[in-house]
Amino acid sequence: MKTLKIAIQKSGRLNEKSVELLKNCGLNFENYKSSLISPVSNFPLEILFLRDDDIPEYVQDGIADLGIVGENMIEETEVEVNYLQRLGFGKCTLKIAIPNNSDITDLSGLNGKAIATSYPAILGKFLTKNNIKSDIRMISGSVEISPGLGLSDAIFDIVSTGGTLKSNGLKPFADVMQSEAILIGNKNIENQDLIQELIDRIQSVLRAKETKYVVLNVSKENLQKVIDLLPGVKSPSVVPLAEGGWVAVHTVIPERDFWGKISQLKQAGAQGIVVMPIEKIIV
Ligand code: PRT
Ligand code: ZN
Repeated sequence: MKTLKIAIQKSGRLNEKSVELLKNCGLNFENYKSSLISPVSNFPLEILFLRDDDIPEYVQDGIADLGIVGENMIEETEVEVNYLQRLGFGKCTLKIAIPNNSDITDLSGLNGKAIATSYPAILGKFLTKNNIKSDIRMISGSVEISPGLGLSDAIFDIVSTGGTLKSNGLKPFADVMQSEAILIGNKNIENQDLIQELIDRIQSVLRAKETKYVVLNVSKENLQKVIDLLPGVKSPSVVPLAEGGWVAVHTVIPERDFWGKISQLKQAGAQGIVVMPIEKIIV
């Protein structure tokens, strides 16, 4: 069987989460900082550790079959690859930002102005779509200092907390693109079964992350009220307790409405609520 290759970031913001995801998929490999390739001992897969800039093209050209990279890099490099799975980490927004004291008030105010960025293709598409002609200045790092140095009137960069903008006297002006890490695949990939197996494993890890396993006790007369509040994977398991008239309910609750749901369950008569993390959900 042909060994698949997956490219992930060697070091940087996506490295740790990419390694963690693959390990949670049950893949055994060494994560030496010095090596470029690491074989997986229990799955026909090799992991290539690369700069994120190189990942989209390596996958497009088939040097790697799969890759984990920010959507922003795929958009910027304009490669032809398959989007296989959004991964829920590395979330950020690409924004145009202007100095706090700028007199630019609306998008058309960017006409004729200089915008510094490391993402000229994404910015260029956005400006064209909005009929704006600006002078795009390509800078490969520390874009946020360019207005202060008099090199540009605005910047276009990745923002997550907004702290970098703030500490450089800049304010967000327009959101252009949301991004998160994504699993991409080569367009002519042959080994479909193996790739599907990997995607299934990734999805089971992602599903588990979004949910908590909950066990609670409730009296039989309140049981239906509690069940009505529970979405569950299918239906909750109900187990009799030694104390007559009481049962334990086992179920799964989505992380996003977790606290709201717990307080509703308490009001409905649930007691002794135990919440546990889930490792994987295989459907
Ligand atoms: O060495 P290599 O080339 O592989 O890495 P890199 O330095 O080019 O990229 P890296 O590790 O910084 O980012 C990898 C990917 O993480 C990006 O392509 C995005 O998809 C994603 N990501 C998520 C981010 C951020 N959040 C982020 N905050 N990438 C960069 N930043 C930077 C941003 O450029 C700015 O300088 O963080 C600063 C802003 O952060 P806040 O929190 O102050 O707003
Ligand atoms: Zn990079």
